[in-house]
Order: sequence, then C-alpha cells, then structure tokens
Amino acid sequence: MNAEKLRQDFPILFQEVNDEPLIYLDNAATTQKPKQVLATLNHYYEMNNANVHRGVHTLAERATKDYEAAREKVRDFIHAKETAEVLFTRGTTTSLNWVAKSFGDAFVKAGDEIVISHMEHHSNIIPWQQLAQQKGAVLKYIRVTEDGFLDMEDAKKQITDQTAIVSIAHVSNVLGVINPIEELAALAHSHQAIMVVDGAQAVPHMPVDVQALDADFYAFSGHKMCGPTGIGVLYGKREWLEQMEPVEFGGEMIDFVHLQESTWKELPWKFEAGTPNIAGAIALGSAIDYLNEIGLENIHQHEAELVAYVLPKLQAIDGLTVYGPQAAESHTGVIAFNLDGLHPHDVATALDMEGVAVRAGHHCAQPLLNYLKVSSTARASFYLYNTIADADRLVEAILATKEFFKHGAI
Ligand code: C6P
Repeated sequence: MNAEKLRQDFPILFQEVNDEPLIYLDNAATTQKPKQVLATLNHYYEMNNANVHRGVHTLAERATKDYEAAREKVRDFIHAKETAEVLFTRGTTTSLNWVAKSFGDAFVKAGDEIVISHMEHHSNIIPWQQLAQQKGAVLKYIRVTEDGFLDMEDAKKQITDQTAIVSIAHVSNVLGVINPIEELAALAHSHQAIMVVDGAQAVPHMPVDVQALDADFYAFSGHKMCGPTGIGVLYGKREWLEQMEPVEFGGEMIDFVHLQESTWKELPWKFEAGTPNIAGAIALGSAIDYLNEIGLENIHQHEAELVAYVLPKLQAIDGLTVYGPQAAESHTGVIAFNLDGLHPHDVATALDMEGVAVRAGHHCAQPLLNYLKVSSTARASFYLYNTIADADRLVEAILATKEFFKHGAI
C-alpha cells in the first residue's frame, strides 16, 4: 500500500501546527477521516436525512436501507454469522457497559468470578467493578509479564470453574501487544465462562474474525477506524443476545406496548432504543469500504514496517524508555515511552511545538500504569496514512525536545 498516496484522502493532515507541518501520531485516541467518509456524511444529510424503520416515504426508506446496509458491512468486516448479531452502539465503552449490565443481570450471581487483566482500559474495568459490586461477584486480574505480555500461565490459574466472564483487550492501548484471544476463549469456554473482547485497538488495524476467535462478545469504536465519533459496535452471539434484556427502553425497540407491559422487537433492534446515530452508522459503513479497499492485512503490514523502522531508533535515544515488548515484531503501532527526568506532558507539549501530535497521560489505564510504576507516559500511535518521514520527524522532535530541556531552546 502507498501511505503517501492515501494521505491525500485526509484533508486535515495538510495543515501547519505551530508553524510546522502536522505529524499526527495520536491514532490510538482517534483516527482522522478520509474525504470518502466525510462525503458520505454530507450526502446523507444533504439528500437522505430521515428517521429509520418508521416512515414509508422515500427518504425514510433510503435512510433505513443505508443504515441496514451498514450493519451488513460490519457483519462482513468482522465475519459475524448474521446481521442480527451486530448492534450499533455509541462506541466501545457503551458496548462493554451493555454486556456488563445485560449479560451480568441475566447470568452473573454472587460468588461468580469476572476475570480481566492488568492491561485493560478503564472501559473494560469499571463496568465489571460495578457488576461485581452489585452482584457480590469477584473481580480478578491476570498478570502482565515483565516484558509486557499477558501472562498466560497466570490466566490458567485465574480462570476457574467459578469464572462467568473473561474480558480482555485484543490489543493494549498502552503496551501495543496483541493478546492471544483464541487461546483465552478456549480457556474460558473450557470452564463454561464467556469470552468478551475489547477490540477498540484491534479492528482498525488487522483482520478480525469473531467466529474464528470464538468471542461471545466483541466491542469496537467507529472513530478509531476512519469513521465518525458517536458510533460503535457490539457483536454478540445470538444464543446470548436472545436471552438478554435490552439495556435501554423506548421507541423503536418494541413489538407491542400495553399499559403495564411491553414486548420487544427481534434482534438486533430490541437493543437499539430511540433514534440511532443513522449518519454515523452509514459513515462507518463507508469507513469499512475504505479500509477494505486498502486491505486490513496491508494496513497491519504497513504499521509493522513503521514500527520495525522507528522502534530501534527510539530505543537508541539515551534516556528513553519504551514500555511493553521491546521486539518490534511483538509491537503494534502503539508505542508508549518516557524520557528520563521529563514529565510526559512537557514532552507532548514540546513535540506539539514541532508539529508532532502524541498523547500524554495515563491513557485511561491507571491500573496498568500503577503496575508499571509510572504515573503517565507519552504515546505515539501510527496508522495507515503515517509514513517513514513521519517516523523520522518523531525521532527528530524527541531529540530536539531533549536538547530544549537541556539548554532551554528548540
Ligand atoms: N482509548 C486512547 O487514547 P471509546 O472511548 O468508547 O471509543 O473507546 C474506549 C476504549 C476501550 N478500550 C480500549 C483498548 C481503548 O483504547 C479505548 C479508547 C483511547 O487510548 C481514548 S481513552
């Protein structure tokens, strides 16, 4: 794939920040949107805007057709068996909350175990804490090894016959490791537990097949994969979704409403109460078309090449610590790092002065950072439109930052 050519699709990248060309390396937080996705959003609002599933007029039919076509694109993208298993949500956070609330209400009881890991994002921790507190369940954590991998030996100890739910990130948003979901799912299922996957940092970057993984639930966000904010997906196996109650109630999700009780529509609509993010879903479909055109395998390969190029250069900088695996082949395009003696916020501010956008902070993974014994890190994260030149600019800007703090001038 040709990243230099693909960049042309992203108008936002062609601007200066602090008098320097923008180098956008905060893709784990959110990715930029190509012209094609922006055009889809515009087209929807300019030509087809109407509510879905309600009207019989032409615009309503067009909106409904495009909304449901987007669901089919998602199904195909993640290889779900049927569109009924694809629920539109606000994003990964909402998706995980729905599982904790709805599956938790139906199936988790006092004394059951919920097993997560020390490398989870807050969105894959707090919903389980809440569920554990409400049900009197026990929340357990799988260790992370010294070199930044999920400790599978510890996983085998933590997951027991008392375990009801195992919920793990497919890719860590800090360490950049890919976790062995297939193996974890087999382990969970051997104990009659379900496997929930936080796919926020995986789906945008590599091919994902929910059936091959044998995930019971899989969550991800549109805005991290060239789609708009406010739209995401919860995949769930039909056998579970059928048995679960909706989390929200109201218009559109009902079959019949009587004075004292109501019945629900069939899947997937029973979970989608109220007017959904129609434009967002349709634009997510367009983002999927865009990614498919490039090929997820190619995107994965491109990021691997960037990391193989930049990681040794970062590791060679005196006083720079990279967190997570040190071998490039074990690292996705997410690289968290610190510079000795400098606060990551100062580093990110200095990099911004050079036009380089990175994130600094705890990356919504405070338990992991405690575990790593740091309060925050800087983090560069790459995507399909980043180039070797961007990687070089990152390295140069870090060296300039070091000089600045040594001598007081960039
Ligand atoms: N991580 C980051 O900078 P939402 O906000 O619902 O789209 O995604 C939440 C989420 C869940 N799991 C993982 C692994 C994530 O990385 C994220 C979002 C961003 O790392 C924003 S905190």
